[in-house]
Amino acid sequence: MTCTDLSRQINTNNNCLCIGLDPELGKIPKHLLGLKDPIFEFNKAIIEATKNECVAYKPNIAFYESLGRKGWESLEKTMEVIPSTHFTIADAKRGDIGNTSKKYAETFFETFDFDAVTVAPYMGEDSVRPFLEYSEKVTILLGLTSNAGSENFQKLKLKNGSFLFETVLKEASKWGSPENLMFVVGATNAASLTQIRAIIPDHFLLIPGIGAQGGDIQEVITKGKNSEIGLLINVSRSIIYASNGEDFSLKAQEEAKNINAQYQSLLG
Ligand code: NUP
Repeated sequence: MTCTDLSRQINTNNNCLCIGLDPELGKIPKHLLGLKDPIFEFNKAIIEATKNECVAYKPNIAFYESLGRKGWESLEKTMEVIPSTHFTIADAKRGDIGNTSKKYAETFFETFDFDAVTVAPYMGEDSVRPFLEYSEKVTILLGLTSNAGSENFQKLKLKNGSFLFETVLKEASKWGSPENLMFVVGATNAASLTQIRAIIPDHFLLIPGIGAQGGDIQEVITKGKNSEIGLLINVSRSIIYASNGEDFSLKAQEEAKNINAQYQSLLG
């Protein structure tokens, strides 16, 4: 699925929600822990309950690889139960010298068949190129992240007067097209979305940081949307952990509906 397909899904369904599948054994409902693969069962129930409330799912790879072989198996099985109508993102934040990046790209685009993978831009164009070589896939570069540490380097002022992240967006946007390249912008940095849209008016933005991190959905939408919407808003913990009881999937569905209602009322 490319950005055009994703855009069609967003506009047809009037919904730009991406649900983050970041399961932790210590946080999922206790009644699942006796099952053979609790992480998979948790994800499966969340996906079944929320598939009509979102257009994408984003497993963060840390929550799977930290469990070793079993985690990779849970991820593989999770991919099998995500409907083909939904955009899938491996949040892996990879990037390395060319031949190594090629293997990362193979991992997420071929072995796992994700539609998109998050990539760190720090090592430069040749480290990103192997991901962009997949014409039917999408590379999502970190632009301005949601964490406090985004101040450390991303907001360094360069001699030309711009912030480092602005130069990253400007230069990196030339490496691909709005069809195969997206950028991450944290909702907690929504105040910067107007200047970001001035640099990259047409690229899709993946926006994490709503919910548990306190980002403001209204500011994200008013400052971040373009004529095609161009936004994929990710919410992980505040949906998947809306309850840790037997009603967890129902509560997750309610929370997703609640975010969609806000999105729809903001779009008018
Ligand atoms: O800047 C970023 N901030 C961020 O939170 C880039 C990310 N990829 N993420 C990821 O989005 C984070 O690792 C987690 O998987 C998700 C946000 O989760 P939550 O705060 O909604 O629970």
